[in-house]
Amino acid sequence: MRESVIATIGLGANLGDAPATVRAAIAAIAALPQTALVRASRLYSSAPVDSSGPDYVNAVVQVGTGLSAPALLAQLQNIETAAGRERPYRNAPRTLDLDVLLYGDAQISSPPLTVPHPRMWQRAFVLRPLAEIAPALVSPAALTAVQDQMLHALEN
Ligand code: A4P
Ligand code: MG
Repeated sequence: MRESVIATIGLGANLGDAPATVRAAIAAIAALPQTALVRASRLYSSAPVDSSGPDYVNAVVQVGTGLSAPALLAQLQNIETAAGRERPYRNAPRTLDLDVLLYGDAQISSPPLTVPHPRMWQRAFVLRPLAEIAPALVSPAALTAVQDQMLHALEN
């Protein structure tokens, strides 16, 4: 088994029972091969950003994984598909979206995968849950830059 890397994954859902879908997805991620859940944020509710439909439920988790980044992405896409994800058009409302935000300190730029996720620094629904579980990764300035985006935690 390759050495374990800390991967950071963003979860989003805005169709169906979104809180239940996100909780089930966290359990499915924790059960992936060669993978252990390290930390999970609370669930947050957020207004759609460059998207439409109901408010989103978002969360961020960190795992230790022996999977390569492309193998992790493929496993996350399986979980999306199992949750009934359809892709009628870009940024369409979705039952479940799983994005690889960070993979250790790797910089990856390939057709299936760009890491760090190129839009993560513009999004409160990524940065605030990430700051909750890994405050060293998110500067105060980064949080200030997204402070106008509507977001609140669904649980204490
Ligand atoms: N891909 C490339 N890099 C990555 C990565 N780091 N992680 C490729 C995951 N996938 C990555 O993704 C399209 C392709 O991106 C994949 O085939 C993969 O090879 P997708 O999930 O099929 O399509 P998408 O969700 O429409 O695109 P993406 O890039 O996930 O969208 P965004 O930019 O992440 O935006 N508003 C709120 N409040 N909350 C949300 O969660 N999410 C989006 C999605 C928009 N607005 C939102 C939210
Ligand atoms: Mg996605």
